[in-house]
Amino acid sequence: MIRPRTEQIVTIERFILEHQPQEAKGDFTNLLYDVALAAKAIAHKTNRAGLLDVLGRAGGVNVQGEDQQKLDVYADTIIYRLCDHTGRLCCMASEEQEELVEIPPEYAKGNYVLVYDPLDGSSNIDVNVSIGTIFAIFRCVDWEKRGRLQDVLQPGRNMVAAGYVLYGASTMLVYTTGAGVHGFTLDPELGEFLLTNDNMRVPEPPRYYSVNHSYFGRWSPGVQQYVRWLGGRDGNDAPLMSQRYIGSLVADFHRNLLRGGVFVYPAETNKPQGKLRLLYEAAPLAFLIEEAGGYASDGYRSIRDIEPLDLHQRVPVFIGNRQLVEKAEEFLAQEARVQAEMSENEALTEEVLSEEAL
Ligand code: P6P
Repeated sequence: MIRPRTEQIVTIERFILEHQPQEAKGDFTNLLYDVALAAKAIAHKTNRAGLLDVLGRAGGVNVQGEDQQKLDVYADTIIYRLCDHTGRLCCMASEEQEELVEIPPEYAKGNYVLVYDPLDGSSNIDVNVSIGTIFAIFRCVDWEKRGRLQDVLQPGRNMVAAGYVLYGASTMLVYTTGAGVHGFTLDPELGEFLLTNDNMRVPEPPRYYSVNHSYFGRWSPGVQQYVRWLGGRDGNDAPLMSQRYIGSLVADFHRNLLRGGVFVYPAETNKPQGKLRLLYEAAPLAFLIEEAGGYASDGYRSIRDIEPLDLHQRVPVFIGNRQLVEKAEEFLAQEARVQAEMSENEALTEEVLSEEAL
């Protein structure tokens, strides 16, 4: 009897090699290896954070205006130093770098683009909550002119790979190349990522909804009604779910991928585009969730269809089981209709008043 793949011992290297597209010339495969190696290096530091005095502030402030934690700096540096000279990339983009990350002129430029958030949720480092790396890979837009901002500002639909690393009770690397979602767990003794979750699918019925309820007063009426619906208020038709939110995107996303659920970080009055980044946070996770049978929206359209205009562009995020995300779109469409009717009525009222004044 052939054993299930997860009962065989399959390293990520072998899995990548077995699943590489026929036309792959090795660069793409080796680039995935590079990301797996960076994950091992970051895991090594992260898992010992409390012992290596890497906690606390690095003193710097990143482009987001957030205090840079030492592990942030380490993770960003590791990925750059692992990838800048391989000849596989034409450029990179990092949450920690304000501008496009160019390949040094002394090195060859390759066909691929790597975008990444080296350590998301880093504010959780000091309280030992799981944190993560998020990444995605594009092909360059124009080989002759490769290495430009245009190569990075591509919609998620163009991604050839996306994934995340979760540094938690164990270290997991979960990725897709458009042929399903596959999860690998790091065996620290072997130093290998071993296949543990083959062809992950977001399960039904969903069990969790994840949102920071303390911002309720900042949301539009449509979002407030949606979140009330998620909570099963007024005996509605929402699935029976628990509210679970730990403030670390990769950890919340991973739990919902395994158990079913929706993660919501909507627009707010003081954050009209929400908080999360399109290019290297929302779009890679949108690729993954779609490959796992789910959906990701900004409330009106697929996050994968949004053309980035800026490296660090933010986007409202509703991501998880398809019917839960589409329900958010229903509430926001209804809100738009009501707002349009109100504007129309106000315009009519002003017209009548101005005529009466004549
Ligand atoms: P809030 C962490 O800072 C992060 O970028 C994500 O990992 C997380 O989902 C979100 O912010 C939490 O934000 O405003 O709820 O603390």
